[in-house]
Amino acid sequence: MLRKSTAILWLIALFAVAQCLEEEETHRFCNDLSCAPRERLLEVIREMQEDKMQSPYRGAHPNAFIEFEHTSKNKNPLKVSQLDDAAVNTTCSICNMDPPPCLNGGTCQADPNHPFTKYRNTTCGINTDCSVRNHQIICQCKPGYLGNPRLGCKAQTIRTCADGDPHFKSFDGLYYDYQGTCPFIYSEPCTSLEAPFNYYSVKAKSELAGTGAHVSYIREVEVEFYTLRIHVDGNKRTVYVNGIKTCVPYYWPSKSNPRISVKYNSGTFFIQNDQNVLVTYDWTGRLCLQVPNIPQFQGNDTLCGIAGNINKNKADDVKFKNGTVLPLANPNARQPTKDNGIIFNKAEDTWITDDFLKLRNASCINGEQLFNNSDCDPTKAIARCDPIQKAMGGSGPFALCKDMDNETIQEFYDDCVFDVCHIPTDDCVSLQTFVRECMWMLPGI
Ligand SMILES: [Ca+2]
Repeated sequence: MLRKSTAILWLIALFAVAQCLEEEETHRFCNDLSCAPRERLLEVIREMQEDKMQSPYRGAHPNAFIEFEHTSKNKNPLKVSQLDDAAVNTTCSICNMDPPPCLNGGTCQADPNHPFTKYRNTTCGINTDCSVRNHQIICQCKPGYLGNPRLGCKAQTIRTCADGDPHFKSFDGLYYDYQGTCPFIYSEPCTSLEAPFNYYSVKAKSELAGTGAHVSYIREVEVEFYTLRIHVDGNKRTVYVNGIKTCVPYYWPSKSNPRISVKYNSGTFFIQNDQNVLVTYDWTGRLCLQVPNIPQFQGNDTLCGIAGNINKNKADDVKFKNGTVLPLANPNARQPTKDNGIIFNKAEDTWITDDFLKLRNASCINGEQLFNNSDCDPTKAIARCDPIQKAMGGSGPFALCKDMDNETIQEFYDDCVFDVCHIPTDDCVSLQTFVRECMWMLPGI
């Protein structure tokens, strides 16, 4: 019997804790808003009206009936006259009645137990903007976030990356290689973005892997947010803001309220604006761009550049700058294929730009010139990249990365084989790139 009672108590306690946790999880981050749910407000008004209707002194001057006590469900006794006075004074809509009473001309004190004067600091979910209109609290997801604003909103993002020498994956999932060493537009709005989103631009420049090499690595990245151009030199791990060498972390316009932040951690630069557009770039040459995956960024002609648009169609991700789509015989195949190498590079070369900070020798070779269709013997490369493939089966040194999806692991394996085949000494870079992605996708391992 004792055990049964104890169990029931535990169940009750757990239920109570669960309710508290739910309440805590549900209500956050809306500070200093003196607003209560509409239902509670109506309940209070109804109680007040009922009490007044029941008063035998209804209709007389309120000051004459100071002793009549409010007998509603409210814990504190309220005097009808005081309620009347409170109603007259709009700055004192609900007052603390237990003591001191609230009298017109006196002091109106907020009652922490009363819904109309209690400052609830826990009303909207995380990542929301809170406001009050007509005594009702309004919760809205911040730009770039979706969800139930009462419960909390989550960032809806999509990412495109380039790594190795360089292997690209478009927003929509097209795999391709582009080796040109001239500065190119990686991604930017074709014209502008719908409000409230501002223009952004991400450009990059690769350098040859070595003298006579036919492959390259991304060595410089230039990001434009608002009026700033943040240029990262991957060779020297330095940052320039509007052409001036700058220390990081860097915040604009201020650290306390940044609209742009530039940070560096463990070999990776993080360049982010306040609209959830994030650029990461690390010393191995891996460049990623993450943007909100919401209608303002989606559409056939919304985003331009080598990273493609966002329309769930990988077949239209290779475009000439004039808007002409390069038809792809097999969009699931890695581009360029053996049949379209020249025209593919011609299309990507149209995104070359001169609008890029010139730090070193500005001479460059475009993708068409560098196009390399040479065959290499992949036998040794396959052996060196085997640890990545083993991760799919949960074995080998990267077994913990098994929970990455198989498509992603296969992508890194293919990249590794390609890279090591062309540059046999590149195996370490390929494996490190894979580990970084694994840590990104599976934080905490
Ligand atoms: Ca597309």
